[in-house]
Order: sequence, then structure tokens, then C-alpha cells
Amino acid sequence: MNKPPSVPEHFDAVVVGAGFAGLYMLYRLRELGLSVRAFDSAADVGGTWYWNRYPGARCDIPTTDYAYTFDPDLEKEWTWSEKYATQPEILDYLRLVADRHSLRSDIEFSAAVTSARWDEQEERWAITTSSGQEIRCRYYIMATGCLSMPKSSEIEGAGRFGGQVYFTSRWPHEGADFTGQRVAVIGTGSSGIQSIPLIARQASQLTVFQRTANFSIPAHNGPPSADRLKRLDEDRDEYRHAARWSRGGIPTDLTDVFGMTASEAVRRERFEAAWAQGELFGILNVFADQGFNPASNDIVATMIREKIRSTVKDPGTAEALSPKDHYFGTKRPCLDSGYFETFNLPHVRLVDLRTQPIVSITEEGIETADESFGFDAIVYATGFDAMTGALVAADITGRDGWSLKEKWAAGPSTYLGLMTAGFPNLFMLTAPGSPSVLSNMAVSIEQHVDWVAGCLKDMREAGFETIEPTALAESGWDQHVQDCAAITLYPTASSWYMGANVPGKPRVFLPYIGGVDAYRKACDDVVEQDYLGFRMTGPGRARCHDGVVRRMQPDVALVLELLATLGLPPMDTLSAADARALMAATAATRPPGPEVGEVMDGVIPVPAGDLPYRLYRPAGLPEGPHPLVVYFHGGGWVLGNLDSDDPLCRDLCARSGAVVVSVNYRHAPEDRYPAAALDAFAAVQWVDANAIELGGIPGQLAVAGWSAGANIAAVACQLARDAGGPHISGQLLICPVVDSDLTRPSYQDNGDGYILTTALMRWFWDHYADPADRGDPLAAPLRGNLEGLPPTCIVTADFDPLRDEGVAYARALEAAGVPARLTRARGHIHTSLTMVDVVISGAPVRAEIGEALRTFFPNAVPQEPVS
Ligand code: NA7
Repeated sequence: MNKPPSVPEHFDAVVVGAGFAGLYMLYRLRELGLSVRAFDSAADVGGTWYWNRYPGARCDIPTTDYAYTFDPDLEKEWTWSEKYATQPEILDYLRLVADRHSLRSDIEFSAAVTSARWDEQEERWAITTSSGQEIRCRYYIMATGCLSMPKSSEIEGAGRFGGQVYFTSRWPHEGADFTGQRVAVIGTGSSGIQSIPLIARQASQLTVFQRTANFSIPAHNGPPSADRLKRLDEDRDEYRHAARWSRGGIPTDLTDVFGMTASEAVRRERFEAAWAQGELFGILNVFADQGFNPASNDIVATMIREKIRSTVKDPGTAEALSPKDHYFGTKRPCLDSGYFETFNLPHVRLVDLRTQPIVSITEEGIETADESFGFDAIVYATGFDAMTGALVAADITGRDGWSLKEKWAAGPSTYLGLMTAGFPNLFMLTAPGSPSVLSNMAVSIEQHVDWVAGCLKDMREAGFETIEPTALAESGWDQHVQDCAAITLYPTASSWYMGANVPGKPRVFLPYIGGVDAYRKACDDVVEQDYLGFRMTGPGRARCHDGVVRRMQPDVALVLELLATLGLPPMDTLSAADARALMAATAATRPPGPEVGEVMDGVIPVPAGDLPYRLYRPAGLPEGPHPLVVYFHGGGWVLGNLDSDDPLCRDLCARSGAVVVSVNYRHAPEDRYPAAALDAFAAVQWVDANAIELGGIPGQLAVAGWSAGANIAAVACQLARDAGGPHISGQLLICPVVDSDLTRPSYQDNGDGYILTTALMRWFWDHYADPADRGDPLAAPLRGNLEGLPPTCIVTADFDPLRDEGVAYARALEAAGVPARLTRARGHIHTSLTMVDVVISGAPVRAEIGEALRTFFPNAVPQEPVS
């Protein structure tokens, strides 16, 4: 008998998930007057806190902060009993929220959405559920959580075991009694580390199978933090505001103490304070540089390992429990209550799977490479297919029959971690590309839900019904997410942040690490710029302000923010002497740059007098000789000296394996045009003539320079060609001044606010050359004859007023038959590449520069470049 066709039900919105995110989304959508139906496969609200009922399950964010803030009365009514609440208490809290706002009436429990398909004609989502319902809705909102899809067990023979099997992520509601049992726990992430001490209290024998030793610090659980409660009581609004605009979603005073420069006493004091505090964001904030500087990170990691060794009595077990294969924080650290102490109990044993891997689960227990174990129960604490698992499993099909699973096959792609192109009106709360798991989820969820609700309201008011990100905006955000991760140590770990815990999952850094504050600002900026990067359509109307919300490298943006707070006077308002003093003062506080083999100062006798030089010889390389690079510092012909570009010269030397001779030339206004250019040529002649004495290889000589230094380097090359020598193997021009035209588009785009401004460039020119001379090839090499010049590498920065003249020089060289390589410093400013070890994202560009320098000297013995 044919089933009667079901009549679809219509809703404005469907929400999947009734955890923290789903409940608040439902609340906000109803507040907007929309008809909503929510689904959850669980029998009640709670999401993660419904399922993860294993013994010892707690939040790892202080409860003072792990709570909704949208309901002031709820805040007054509810009091957390502990610093880190247990799963039952958090579940009670979420139940109370559902009751207070009568949310359950719009939630269908024990029901799953089985598929969702975008109907192009109707511009609605067509949804089917596990109970066979057909639903049409305009907005489809996935509130499925980041850690909700348990990782399937890839361990051989997993189905064979004859005893009791438990998964921490799907713990039985009636609980488990391990009294007198031989129990195995596989996995030492948060779930394992929280449950192991409690399982050990019951079990007669407990064997912990550890694949990766994990960093864990004591939670020091007890009453909620008195300090945080005090701050909340004093000014709740201010506290919540501080949380929303903090890095991690919890008010935290970010330290400016760098691990590498702190004294031993300060290091110890800061570490012990964080250890005693027992908060994740505290131990991640011992030093400002621990997230990106390996040596600084190691200081914290070493101190944690010391704590483990002093707690665990058996030295072999202590060693195996001490994490060594990843930087601290790059896998989520755990908060524990007596985890390491548990291994001192006589009936608890650690099996290190690195030395004896599991071969198979057997009917009786577990077989490793060395031993067979018999168990009554096995507990899998093996984690989740994090962040993407629940989304790609949800059978979502967008435009043109393209599924989310297909689109994300090589890794997720989102705009703001909220939406993805090709899937109109599909909102994903705390998806990849949002701060989510790196932040206090409660704060991030409220921000996401509020943003989505605000967006739907704005759309309705403007008469739009459909919204979708553009491909440009999305790829820009994906790039920004990866850029933010790339300057940290996080991508180096095989973590679930990287998708590395699931076999075959693409390795992409999933969450946004730029911070809750930076993320919120980006979302707000998108709205302020008429929903930048979104296409909205409605009856008879469409709107799209396409663009990329964050194009600048994140560390460059931080440097600019920091500079803005210093309130320094613009250079172009100062005298040359004051500008020089200011530059010297800022240079004094920066990192020194890499070690090189030898640094020595000397002078070059030229017709105009002696020019000081500093020579950098590569470290750890054979005695030489090496190719030579004559380098000219930047500073608009007015500023700079041998010290100003010292870190960059060290870096160039270390990366290229060449001897770098940095030459100080005469400066304006004391010595105006063409003094600097003539000095440059004279210096190149002298270095060439003295190549052997300097440890160079005769005939293997390149010139290089940054900014105005690149200007005189380019001029020196033209002069050498005209003079018939010396032979120059190549020229490296980093963000060069090659013309005096200040009207190119890059001046319009970048002439205001990125350190080198149009006004400053004008100030430089005024100091250096008379207007009548500025078109002369000795001042503006772009206007000279470019034929017969050496192979060239030009580096341009996106946010540099000089960008377009650099590009023009490369094109003109190519047109003149000169091999020209253009390297783009994406997202950088004029000064980025000189900020060695400050602007971390400049390092890959300098690696390219080092490589370009090497190609100038094909006959030199190849040396290992620094990484
Ligand atoms: P995690 O943190 O992913 O931990 C899972 C643990 O299980 C981890 O130690 C894994 O080792 C281990 N594991 C995973 N697969 C295997 C196999 N096949 N064999 C042996 N060991 C394995 O998940 P949790 O549930 O503990 O915590 C998730 C988050 O919830 C947590 O970070 C908090 O945010 C709350 P690995 O490290 O991958 O080598």
C-alpha cells in the first residue's frame, strides 16, 4: 500500500541541537517573532552535557564565566556550587533555562534531522527527520556543538570484546559500577584524565592505555573563585563586557612578560601563581610569547614536567606521563583532580602505547605488542571528530546538489565560522573558523547567536530573505584563520584542533585563534560595512558589498595597534635629528635577530670619506669563501645606520649563506642627492675589489637593500652596468623606492596609517632631492635604462605605498629582458620584513628572499638554509 504523501510543515527556522547554543538560538528566534522548531536526538536538553555523563565530567572554564548572560534574572537566581561544576549541575542549569523560557514546547527530543536540501525554487530548506517528518524552513541553524560526534573506534577488533564497553561520550544514564572489576581506559584527553581518578576508586585493577602524554594542571576545585565573584558583584556588566572583549572569553590580564627575557625568579613566580590558580587561561598566559616562541613554551612545559615527576613516585611511569611530543597548549591542556597521583596507587598501571602499541582488542581484553591483558570493562575516552564531524555527517545539500561533505572534503571553509558559500541561509554556530573551542564557549555562543539574530532582524527590516557569503569573502576569512594559526605553535601538534586525531581527516587548523575580541570586532565590522562579503536577496532586491574583512597579517595588525597606543608623533613632523633619535629608541627594544658566525665592523674608504660597514659571516658553515651581498639600509636617505637594519642583515646572512656587508652611506639633509647613490656605487666597487679579504668569492656579488636602501642598490646596479663593472650577480630590492611619483593607487590605498605614509615619503624626498632632480634615474631608477641589469628579486608589501612602483619596476625589467622575480609579502606593510622575530608572519617571506639570494649564486656550494 502506498504511503500518503506527507504534507510538509512550514517554519521560519529549524534549529538542530538543544545544548548551550541551540537553547539560546531558539530563545532569540522566538523573540524575533519567528516560528521555530528545534530537534535533538537526545531525550532532553543539554547537548554535550546530556551525553558526557562519565564520572568526573566537569567544565574546564570557571563557572562564574561558563554561563549565559542574556537573562539578568537567571544570573541572580542561579548560584554555582563549585569553581568547576559537575556535569549534573550544568545539566540542571540548562534544564532551568529551558523551563524559565518554556523552550521545550518548540523542541522535538529523540528526533534527528536526517537530511536538509536547499530548494532553489522555493528558496527554502527542505528537511526530513528521523520520524519521517517533512519540513520547509527559510533558515536552517546547526547548533550541533564542536565535540558532539564521537570518533569511531579505529582500533582493531573493537567489536570483539566480551565484557562491558563504555564510551565517555555516551555514558549510560544509570551509571556504571566498576567495583571489583579489572578496567581498561583508552585515552588520556580531558575525558580520560577526569574519569581515571574516579574509576580507580572502584576498580580492583585499572590499566590506562596512553597514546600521547598530556599536559594537565590541578583544577584546585572548590568554591567558585572568590576573586571572580568579587569582581562580578562589584560590577557585573563591566565584568561581562570585559569577558566579551577578552582574548579567550574570560576577563584575563594578558601578561607582557616574555619568557625569554624574564629572570629565573620571575619565571618561577609566574608559573607557580598560574599553577596555584588552576585556570586554563592562566597557565596559557604565564608568558606573552609562550604560544609562538618554542624556547619560551619550553620553560612552562619543563616546569609542568617537573611537577609530574615530583608527584608520580615511579620514575618510569613519571617519564611516560611527561608530555614531550608537542608544545604546551597546542593540544588542549587538561584540568585534573588527582590524575597524576592516581598512578601512585598499587592497582593502577600505565601502558605507554608509544612503546607497546595495541595490536587488537580481544574477547577477553586487549593485546599489545608485548602483553595480553584481561579486562571486565573497557572505557573508550578516545575523543571526537571535532568541529566538522557533526556538520558533515548531517547530510546537508546546498546549491546545485553540492553537499557540505563534498565541499569540505579537503577541509572546512567558512565565512566567520558562521556560514559557507553555496549554502544559503545555513547558519552554523561555533563552526570552524570561529574561536569556539579555543574560547569560553558560553561567551562565544552568545556572540554567535546574537550576531545571527541581529542579521535576521536586519535582513527582515531591509526586505531580504536570503543570505549567503561570497567566495571572495570566504576564501579571505579562511586565509585569515590560517594566517592567525601560522604565527603560533599550534599547527605543529597532532591535535584535534588540526583534525589529526581522526584517520584520513584533512589537516587544517580548525578554530580561529585570533581571539574572541578580534573575532567579535571582525563580525561587527562586517555588519557595519553593510554585511561585507555577504550577498542578500529578497523580493525584487539584492545587495552585495563584496570584500575581505581581514587582509592584514594578524601580527602586523597587532604591531600597528600597539604603536597607536604609544601615541608617538608622526616622523614627518619631527626634525631629522629627532626622527633619528626616535628610530634609535624604538630599535633598542627589539629582538636581536638570529645568531651568525661573525659580526665585524670596518670602514670603506671612498672619495667622499670613510663609510662604516658591518660584515656578517654565516654561522656553522665551512670557513668559506662565501658569496657576497652588499646591503643598504632603509630610512628614506635620512634615517638609519648599521644598527637599524641589524636584525634583518643577520637574517639575510643566516638564510642565504652569504657574507652580508651592510654599508652606511651619507645621509640627507646633510648630504643630499646624489651622495647616497654615489656612495652605494663606490661601496660596491670596494667590496668587489676586496672580495677575497672579506672572505667572499670573487665575481659572486649581489646588492640588496630595503626601501631607500633598495633605491640606491638599484641605482648602483645601473651605474655598474654603465661603468662596465663590477659584475653584479643579482639585486634584491625589498619594498624599494624606485620612483618619485606619489600618486600611484598604492599611495591612495596605503598612504595613511601603515607607518610609511605619503606625508613621510614626501618628507624623505624633500630632505633628499630637489624636485628637479627627482625624475633623474639616479633618484628614480624606474626611469632609467633597464637593459643589461642583473637578475632581480623585488619584494612588495600589500599595505605599502611603494607597492605599485615595485611592481612597475619588475614589469619594466622584464620588458627590458631582465629576469625579474616578484615576491609579494601578503598582508604586510612597508616595515614588516625588517621586524625580525616581532612580525613572525614575515619569516616565510624572508625565507623566499633567502632562497632568491641563493639563486643569484648558482655556483656557490649549497648550504643548509635556516628554517
Ligand atoms: P581528546 O582530548 O581528543 O582525547 C582523546 C584521547 O584518546 C587522547 O589521549 C587520544 O590520544 C586518545 N586516542 C584517540 N584514539 C586513540 C586510539 N585509537 N588509540 C589509543 N588512544 C587513542 O578527547 P576528550 O573526550 O578527552 O576531550 C575532548 C574535549 O572535551 C577536551 O579537550 C575538552 O575541551 C572537553 P592522542 O592524543 O590522539 O594521541
